[in-house]
This record gives sequence, C-alpha cells and structure tokens, in this order.
Amino acid sequence: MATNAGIEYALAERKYREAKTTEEKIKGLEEMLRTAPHHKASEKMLDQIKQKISKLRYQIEIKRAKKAGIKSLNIKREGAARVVIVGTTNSGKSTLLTRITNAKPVIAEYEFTTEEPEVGIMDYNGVNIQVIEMPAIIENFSNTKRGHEFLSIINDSDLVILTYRNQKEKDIVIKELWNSNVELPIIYYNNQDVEILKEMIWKNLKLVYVYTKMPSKDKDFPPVAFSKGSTVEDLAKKIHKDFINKFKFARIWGKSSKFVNGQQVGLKHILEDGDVIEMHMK
Ligand SMILES: Nc1nc2c(ncn2[C@@H]2O[C@H](COP(=O)(O)OP(=O)(O)OP(=O)(O)O)[C@@H](O)[C@H]2O)c(=O)[nH]1
Ligand SMILES: [Mg+2]
Repeated sequence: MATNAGIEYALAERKYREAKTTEEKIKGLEEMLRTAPHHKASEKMLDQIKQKISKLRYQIEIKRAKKAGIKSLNIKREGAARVVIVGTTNSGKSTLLTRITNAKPVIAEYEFTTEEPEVGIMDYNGVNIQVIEMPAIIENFSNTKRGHEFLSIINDSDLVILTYRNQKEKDIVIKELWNSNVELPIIYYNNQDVEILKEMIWKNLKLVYVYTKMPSKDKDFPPVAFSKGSTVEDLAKKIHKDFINKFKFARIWGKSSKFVNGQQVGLKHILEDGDVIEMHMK
C-alpha cells in the first residue's frame, strides 16, 4: 500500500545508514530499492541507489580478488603493450612463451604445470612487449578460486593469444572469455612461425615504432613506440615538453616519406613503422 511503502522505505533507509559491513549496506539499499515509490519523479533517486549498490558490489569483488592473492594482481606493466597467452592446459602456452620471449617457464607433459602467471619480454625490432602466460583456463573459470584475479590481468591487457588442442577446447576458452566480458583482439595460435606470429602481434596491437635522430648523428636505439596514427607532434611531446615550442621542422626517412628521402615535414605528419625522424629546432 502506498502509505505503508513510505514507512517501509524509511525503515530500509535507516537499516542502510546504520549498517556496519558492506554486505549489510547492500542489503539495506536493496530494500530501499524494493520499497521506494516507483514513478517518474523518483527515477533519479532509484538510479542513485542502483549506482551505490554496484559500487559496493565492486568493492567486495576487489577485496575478494586481493584476498585470493596479491602477488599476481600486481604484475607491473612493462614495455609498450601487454599480451596474454590464454588457453587450455597442455596446449603449449609455456612452449610458446619461450619461443617469443626471454622467459623460462617449466614445460612438462603433465597438466596444469603453470600455476602462476609467467612473465616474459618479447623484442620487436627493439620495442619491448610484455607477454604473460596465464594458468590454464577450465570451464567455469571465473568461479574458480583465483579466476577473478587472473581474469583481471587478462582484462588489463591489449591482446590475447589463444592456445588450444582441439575445437572443443577452443570453444571453452572463447566462452569463458566472453562470460567475463573480455573484449580484446584475439590471435588464434596454430603453431605459426615465430616471425610471422610476432608480425601478427605487432599488427594487432595497432602501434608504430619510429627512430629519433639528431642532425649529423646516427639514429637512436631503441626506437620509440606509439599508437597508430600518431604524429611528429606526439613524438616531440614524448621526447621533451619543450620540444614543441622549439620545433622548427623534421626530416623523415622511411615509409611515410612520400617524395624524397629526408623529406621535410611539420608537426601534423603521421608516422609509420621504421621511420627515422630528425628533429630541427629553433
Ligand atoms: N606435439 C606437440 N607437443 C607440444 C607442442 N607444444 C608443446 N608441446 C608439449 O606439450 C606439453 C605441454 O606443453 P606446455 O608448453 O607446458 O603447455 P602449457 O599449455 O603451458 O601447459 P600447462 O601450463 O600445464 O597448462 C609438453 O610436453 C610439450 O613438450 C606442440 O606444438 N606439439
Ligand atoms: Mg604452462
């Protein structure tokens, strides 16, 4: 009844305000949601309650993930991008990691050898890319003891390499990623040649690498990586914040130099893989 609804709501609100734990707070808010008047004028208030509930639920998730194991959650990002190797057990994840990075994980015939994420660095023309082998995916992965923690590392990546032994396993991994809202580009690993695979990884990361150079000096190594579509201006900003003010023009050698080698370009010029950029300052 309309009049009682007001009292019930007031009681629920009090329960929420007096709640000591996050779980109790959520319960109070849920009761508020149930007992609040539902009409046009209260829509905004209902939305606010819903938002509060999702925030609190998120806090609980984070706490649970942290409890499960702080170590893996804190893998530091290194290099220009992060790639994860995700697949079923014994599908060759560790073998692949040793092929494309400097890491030395244990490779064994038995299942579930890799229990913690294994981190390696892949070199692509001098650019470092972080590659992480995730422990094997099984059905209902997100409900496993450390599923959330591992999935948060996957979600914090730029690209997935998916390994599997047969179509059934491939479908399981795709389903688990889908269920956990992982929306990353995927490369399906089919024992591609290492160099071909590295090119595929680079292409899917949508990055460019370029070399900087000072007049009458050799090009600098290693190259610098940027997202595709970046310009001379982005490069100048990355080198030093004063560069933009002192910038006169740049000369470019490589793919993006359309007419002559050492073509003179301005700040808006778009960079391409392998370009050498010589900066001229005022
Ligand atoms: N025939 C064949 N065997 C492979 C291939 N890649 C790996 N293996 C073998 O398969 C077994 C498992 O390889 P791992 O690289 O450890 O597989 P993983 O996916 O890391 O396995 P877990 O970490 O245990 O989940 C090892 O005995 C490897 O020698 C491959 O391409 N072909
Ligand atoms: Mg392994």
